[in-house]
Amino acid sequence: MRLRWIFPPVIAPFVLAFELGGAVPPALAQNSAPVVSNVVAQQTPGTGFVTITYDVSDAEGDSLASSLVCSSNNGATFDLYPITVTGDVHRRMAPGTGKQITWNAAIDYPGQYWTQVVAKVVVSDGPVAAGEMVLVPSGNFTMGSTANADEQPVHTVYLDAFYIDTYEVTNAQFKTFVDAGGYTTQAFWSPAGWAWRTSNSITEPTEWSSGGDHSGPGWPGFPVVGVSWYEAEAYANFVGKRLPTEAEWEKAARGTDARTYPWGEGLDQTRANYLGSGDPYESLSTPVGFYDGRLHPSPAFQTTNSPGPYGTYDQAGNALEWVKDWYDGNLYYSVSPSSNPTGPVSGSIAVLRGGDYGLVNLTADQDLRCAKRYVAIGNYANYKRTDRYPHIGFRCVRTP
Ligand SMILES: [Ca+2]
Ligand SMILES: [Ca+2]
Repeated sequence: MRLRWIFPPVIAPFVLAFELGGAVPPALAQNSAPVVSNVVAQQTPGTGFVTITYDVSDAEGDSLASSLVCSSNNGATFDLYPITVTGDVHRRMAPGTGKQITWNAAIDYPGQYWTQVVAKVVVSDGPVAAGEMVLVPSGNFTMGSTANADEQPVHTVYLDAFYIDTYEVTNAQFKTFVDAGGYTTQAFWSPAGWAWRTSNSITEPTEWSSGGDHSGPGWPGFPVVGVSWYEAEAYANFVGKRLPTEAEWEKAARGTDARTYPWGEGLDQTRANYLGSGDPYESLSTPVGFYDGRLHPSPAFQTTNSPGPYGTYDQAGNALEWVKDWYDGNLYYSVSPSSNPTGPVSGSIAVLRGGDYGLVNLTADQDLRCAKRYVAIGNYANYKRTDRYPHIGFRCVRTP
């Protein structure tokens, strides 16, 4: 039974049961799975914040990854995916006691109320935690299209298996990098990135402090934007990941059947965030994972669940996404390796993927197709790795 959850105050009893986290069996025979204990979840009265504390141990002391998933029906199914979370979640960490996750449930599920919520903390000593990333298996896929010259020739590409972030990197996630001194820790930065950062006195994304364009810690569940390619690279290093190649990004978005959009064919406003799509945040980003089939209240907006073939969200629209490769115009696809291409070895133009919330039209060279390669939009000149715009964010990958 679904009741309304009203903020603030919470006027009905909020019963929050919880269970211990299940661990993902490790691949190594001698390894022991981490053990989660003492999970306590509590909603702060009168607010939409839920605090989850837990302990986790690991026999080998491995670096661990955690995620949070919840059930609205006392554990029958786990159907709630907390996105607006901070603390000891969605990142690598050491085993220990007193781990804490803060979930701003009022942002993820505004106006909703359940009496039988079960919170589950899932911790893995594998490469990723459940929900954090999805696996794209090894194998061939069809890359490119005939729509634009630089997407040709359509060709078959083999990729090794990789994990890719389910969502665009959020402000909440990026805050862990800012708070950990990521901007002043040279180890996370490439030489070129560090030189750019220091010479320009870069200490945070462009609108991080002002909160403009859904930037900064005040907008935790929204994609981080206003970051250069170098900042994206440094964040990826911080979390033990890397930026996807163009080929990895495109395969994760469209799978092996050469589909046009992550969900298949046909675009409408219930599936992705673009200009004029009618979402409650029009002309700006939506929270990541917004197009998950939910009815978003206030103002009401019904989405169609629109993951990609492997379970990613927002690869079409929302934030435009940095990828690893340099761009080399019309030439690269005709000479690129058929196995694990990584782009031209050098260049001056960056390439981005997926389109964004502010595209001025959805025809010809501005669209949300999986194969579309963005090197410039409208008045924006060719993108450089040092560019920082409010429509540009990223997601990361990790090699198993
Ligand atoms: Ca929109
Ligand atoms: Ca996107």
